[in-house]
Formats: sequence, C-alpha cells, structure tokens
Amino acid sequence: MPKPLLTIVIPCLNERDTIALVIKDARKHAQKYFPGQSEVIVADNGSTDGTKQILKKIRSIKVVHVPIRGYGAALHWGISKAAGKYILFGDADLSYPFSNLGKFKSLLSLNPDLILGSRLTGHIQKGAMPPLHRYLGTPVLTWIIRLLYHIPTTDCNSGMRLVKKGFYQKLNMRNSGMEWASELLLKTALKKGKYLETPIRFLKDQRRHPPHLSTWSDGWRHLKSIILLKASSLFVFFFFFVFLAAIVYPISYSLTSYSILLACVTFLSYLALRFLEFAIERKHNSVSTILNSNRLVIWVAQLSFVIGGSILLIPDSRLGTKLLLVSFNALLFIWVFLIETIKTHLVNRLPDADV
Ligand SMILES: Nc1nc2c(ncn2[C@@H]2O[C@H](COP(=O)(O)OP(=O)(O)O)[C@@H](O)[C@H]2O)c(=O)[nH]1
Ligand SMILES: [Mg+2]
Repeated sequence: MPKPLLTIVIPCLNERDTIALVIKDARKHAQKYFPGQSEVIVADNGSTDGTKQILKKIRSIKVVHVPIRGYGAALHWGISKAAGKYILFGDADLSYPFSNLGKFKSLLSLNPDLILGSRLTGHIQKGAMPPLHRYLGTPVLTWIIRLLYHIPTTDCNSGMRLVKKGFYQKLNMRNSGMEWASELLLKTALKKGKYLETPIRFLKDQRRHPPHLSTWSDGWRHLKSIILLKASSLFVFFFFFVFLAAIVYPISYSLTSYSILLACVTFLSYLALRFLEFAIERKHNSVSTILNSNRLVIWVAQLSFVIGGSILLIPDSRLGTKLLLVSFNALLFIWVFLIETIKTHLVNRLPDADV
C-alpha cells in the first residue's frame, strides 16, 4: 500500500466492551473520507480484561503494544508507529464518533499542524460529560490557556484531534499521562503551529466501567503543565499577590506580610523554573546563565548578611517586620539550596567515560 494520508490512532486500556465497535466505526469512516489512503492503529496499554484477545480476532488490525502506562504514552507510541502524514486520534470508548472525520478532512486544504475537535462548540449528548468537567474544569483550564498562550482554543481537554506527524515530531513531548493532551496544545502555541478547530459531536461512552480519568489529580497535572511550559505565567500570580498586599495593607499587617511572602515565593519559583528549563532543554537563557554561575551562593550570602544586620538594627517594637525579614531569609536559603541541588544533580552531569 502507498503511504497513507491518514492514520487513526486509538489509545486503549481495558476496553473490551467497546473496542471492536470503535475499530469498526474508525475503519468505516476512514474508508468513506480517505478511501485507500488510511490505516487504523490500536495503541494498547497492557490491557488485562480480554481486550487483547478481542484484538487478535480482528482481521488485519495493526496493534502497538505500549510498554509504559498512560494515555499520553499510548498515543505517543501509536503516533510514532503511524505511517500517515496526518494522525487523528479518538478514545476507545465510543464517545468520539469517527463520523466527525469529514469535518477534519474539510480543513486539510488549509495545511494545519493541529486541528482540535471542540465538544463545547459542537454537540454534547446528554450525560456524556459530567457537569463538573463541562461547566467548570474544562472552561477554566481553557480560559487560562487562552490567556497565557494566546491560542484560540475552546475545549482544551478534547480527546479527538488531528495532528500532522512531521509537526508532532518536532515537539519533543514529555508527558505520559492525560496532561500529554495539554502539552500538545501548549507546544503547538509555543512553536507557532497552525492551529484550527472544528465543532464535533460527543457521545456518552458505551462501556460499563468508569473513565480512567481522575478529575482532581488529572486536573492538577494539566494545571502544572500549563505553568511549567511557560514560566512567565507565574507573573500573573506574582502581580496578584503584590496587588493583594497593597489592598490588605491598611487592614491587616499579617495578611500583608503573608501576601508579600507569597509574591516572593512565586518570583523565586519563576527563577527556578527558568533554570530548570535550561537543565532540561540545555538551552541557556539570561536567568540560567546567572544561576549557573558560582556567584549565586556568594550573592545570597551577602544579601542575607544585610538582611540579618537589618533584623538586628530594627527595634523590637517592629516585630512583624523582623519576622517578615526572617521568613524571607529562610526562603532564600531554601531556594538557593534547591538551585544548587539541581545544578549538581541535573545540570553538571558526569562526563562520559572515554572508551
Ligand atoms: N487514563 C488512561 N487511558 C488510557 C491509557 N491507555 C490507554 N487509554 C485510553 O485513553 C482513552 C481515554 O481514557 P478515558 O478513560 O476515556 O478518559 P476520558 O475520556 O478523559 O474520561 C481511552 O480510550 C482509554 O482506553 C492509560 O494508561 N491511562
Ligand atoms: Mg473517553
């Protein structure tokens, strides 16, 4: 067969109730919209519920056995084995009907890097999405992403997307869990990929077991990737705490001090993140150059000397100010310890032995 234009990748973990019907649906619509130019891959994550046996019985289905657990890992493996120029993926639970494929196809002439199927601008069957996800979790995360990454997304958690394989390979993806989906979207924004959306139909899944997704821990992981991939997003929090400190200043000294400390924490976290970025990506930036030099410890030592002196000089009647300075000094020590630990264990790696 010549190189297909489209590969459908179906991530799968213990989906014996639905997998056969999902494959049938995927093949039917792939054949309808991309006749003779498509393939279907199931990326199985070590299913133990009989799914594997069902897959063995399905004629000429390509199965990729994924050694690492996680939604992201399953898709990453599936995509790396895909031959198509474009990859479309959708769950193995019958919630994303592949009849949506026609809408994706009609956008291909615009040469997209990523097309996201939006449930929130499309049609959501009654009971298909828990109200907490539909009205709170997804809209809030989507709003934060739009604000910080300037990408016009309306449904950041959608599980039906089409990505150009050549573009995907440039993204150096890291996450193996559900937050892989956020990473894909955020990196598309960061790499200035061509992003399009289409409304899709979303149905109630047809399986008997509950979703693998866990609302709070997965939500938290999504939020962490949103912040980690753009350190400057911490400035939003920084300015918020500075603003809060200014507001509560006439009311309460302790609340003001607390807000100032939180502002310091966010600023130091920003510096740590910029440095971590370097440790991981090995690309120097202005912050990492300073933090990576040995001057840092000396500077912090000098600064704490000054802070220590001020604490001694300030009269005991200003106890609150003294406490604030002591806390800030403690913060600085912890921060420098963190940076130095990262430097020793992450950045300055052992040189390779000469062979
Ligand atoms: N969470 C999770 N899902 C996986 C994994 N491997 C494959 N999947 C598949 O990823 C898809 C999304 O999971 P699902 O439970 O439907 O999550 P939800 O749609 O976000 O509620 C399903 O088709 C799963 O079978 C894994 O290790 N973890
Ligand atoms: Mg699902």
